[in-house]
Amino acid sequence: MSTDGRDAKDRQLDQHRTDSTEPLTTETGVRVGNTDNSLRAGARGPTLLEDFHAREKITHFDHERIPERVVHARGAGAYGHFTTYRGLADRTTAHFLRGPGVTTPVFVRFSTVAGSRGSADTVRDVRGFAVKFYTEEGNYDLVGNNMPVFFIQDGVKFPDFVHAVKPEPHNEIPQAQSAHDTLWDFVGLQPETTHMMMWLMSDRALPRSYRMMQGFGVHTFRFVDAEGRGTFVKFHWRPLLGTHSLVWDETQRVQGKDPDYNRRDLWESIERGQFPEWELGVQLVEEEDEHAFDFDLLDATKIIPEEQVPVQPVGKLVLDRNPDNFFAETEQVAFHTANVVPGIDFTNDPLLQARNFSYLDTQLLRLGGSNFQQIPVNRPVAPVSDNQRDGFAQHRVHRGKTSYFPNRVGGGCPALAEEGGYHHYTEKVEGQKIRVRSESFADHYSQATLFYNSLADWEKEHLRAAFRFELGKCEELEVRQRVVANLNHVDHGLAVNVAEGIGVVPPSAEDGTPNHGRSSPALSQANTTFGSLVGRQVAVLVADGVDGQAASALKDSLVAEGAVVELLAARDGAVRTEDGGAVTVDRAYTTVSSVLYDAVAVLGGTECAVTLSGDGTARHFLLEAYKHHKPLAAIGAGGSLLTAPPLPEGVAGPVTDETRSTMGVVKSGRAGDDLITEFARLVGAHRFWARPTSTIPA
Ligand code: HDE
Repeated sequence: MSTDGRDAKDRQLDQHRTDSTEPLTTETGVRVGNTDNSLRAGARGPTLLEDFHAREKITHFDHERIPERVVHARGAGAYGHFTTYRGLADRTTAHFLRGPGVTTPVFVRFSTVAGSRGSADTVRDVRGFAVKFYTEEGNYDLVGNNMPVFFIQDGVKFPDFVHAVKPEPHNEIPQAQSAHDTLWDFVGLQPETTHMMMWLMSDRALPRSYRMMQGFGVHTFRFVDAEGRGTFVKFHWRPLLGTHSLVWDETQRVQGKDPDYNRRDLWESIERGQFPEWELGVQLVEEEDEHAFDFDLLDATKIIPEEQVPVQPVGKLVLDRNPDNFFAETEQVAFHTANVVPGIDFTNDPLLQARNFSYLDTQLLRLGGSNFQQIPVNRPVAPVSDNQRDGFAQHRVHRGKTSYFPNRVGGGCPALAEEGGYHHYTEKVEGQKIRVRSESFADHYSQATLFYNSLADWEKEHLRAAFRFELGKCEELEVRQRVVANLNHVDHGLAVNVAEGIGVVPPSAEDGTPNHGRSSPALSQANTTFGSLVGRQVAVLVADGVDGQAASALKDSLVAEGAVVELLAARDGAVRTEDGGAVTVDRAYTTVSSVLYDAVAVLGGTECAVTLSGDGTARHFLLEAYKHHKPLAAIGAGGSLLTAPPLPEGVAGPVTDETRSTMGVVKSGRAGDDLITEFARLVGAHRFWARPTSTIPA
């Protein structure tokens, strides 16, 4: 960081930033005084070819689009920095991990996988979590996902998998959905997908926010120390706000109400100064323990349970700056698993090996040639001095005669690095040239069972419902049946439950594998971090005659804890308070929806409550929030909205300590400190799964 608080990457980008402050010009800098009419022969005559401005303008426009990413096409990104808490110099020579307090600029791009660039954010999908560290030794890319395992074990299967999950080729239906025949056909026939499908059917696939999502490097990588000794390493990103998800019904509605839901949340949090934060953790395994596990460390369909190898915190990632231009930065950022720095190396994971080929290859097509590393967002802050020359859109003006090594004519420049050069880990490798999968990759079910066993009851219920939904969308019964047969090796009860929901024959226990009963508590979202209100969106429903003091007290208190509180009424402007004043309305509730908020409060004032009770939109708002297990508060006469059917008795009755924590509803005659503290606690608890919702028609 420099004294102005700006990092090296931010300052480097200054050379490329442009503001349109000068008068309009052509691409060649010739001033343009008229851009509305083409040059023509007579006011009603044909357009002339010599109109270079019109030709340039239209031609450039015609060429504005580039191929979208073949996977992870939809994404959102931000800049920030990573600061180490502790040094890892005993394990790796990587400078950015060498000691405590080392700060490195980063760019991070989050993404969905299957949908195209214009698809919605809240689809059931894996999320990409790609981090580019602009280290002083060159760029290091940690290109991970929000789930710790992957669908396949060998990269050669990736085109098959992606063809199966993408929209079906004959009619390009469905967009950004996994619930269709071709994906599940592949899944049923390829049991190695089972563990990852459990994650995909869990709430992990429905993140509330990128700020509330874990990240994983997935593969086992390798640290290399100054003596050349290796240590296996798995990378974890832990969000400081906890890992929280939406509910499935809600995600589907958000797709229509705000397709940019996750992207907007990231952008707005940064603009508000509520910078998203994650902790980087590592699981370290000594080289000699390579075979100490009942799975293969090289198999990307496996985790190392945290209870077996603890995750050690290393440093903190903070995203604090939005890009200036989506295309220039977020679209053109080019990640590559082989962008490593000295001290970080690969393993023989066959998925990783294929990725090391694919990412460079794909950028060549997507970004139009070999000079994409010169695009501002991709440029390292470390000096670049190479013998690469020419190519489309070469931006460097290389001076001198030589571009080869060794040379004398150019003074021997660039010379070989005497220190700091990248050394590949020295590993003894020998074997027959064979096209086989290692036997040690053969167990596809134990960890799927481990994951299932680790979930809380409500998480299991969501997962079963997801399997029923997805398979229920498959037209071919044979596809459904085959997946159920695989699930029978995960957990017999799960397989039977899913079979019963989708009209196929429940498998017999003898055809399956008995559940081993082991679990890993770290895998459950029930055990994540709770309590923060930072960036939580709270809707407060108001109408004329509202208790103005309650409105201000509630808003001020929750905002002080970091929540974003909006007063919503039937129309924009202001509403009259019961004592004759006025409070400003933030939005008309007709322009939003309860699915865009984390919690809802209804205010009293008798007139206000009567008006809201008679308004179908307001009542639906509340019922829907109830249905989605969100914290609710009612103050004064507003309580009448919570006592009306179809809400069940438990909500309507007095709130006891017990119902309060299980139902997530708080009701009080006035907006006193108790109510506000209690509501804040509920908002920090995220959702209330014990609440019965099946009878609510919302
Ligand atoms: Fe990717 N992946 N991937 N992937 N992946 C791409 O690269 C690929 C895999 C991941 O925000 C592509 O620049 C293969 C695992 C992220 O720009 C492409 C295989 C993990 C992103 C590609 C995998 C990922 C990508 C498409 C199997 C998690 C978005 C555009 C061997 C650890 C990066 C691009 C961004 C993007 C190939 C498997 C994560 C085609 C061949 C496992 C986060 O190169």
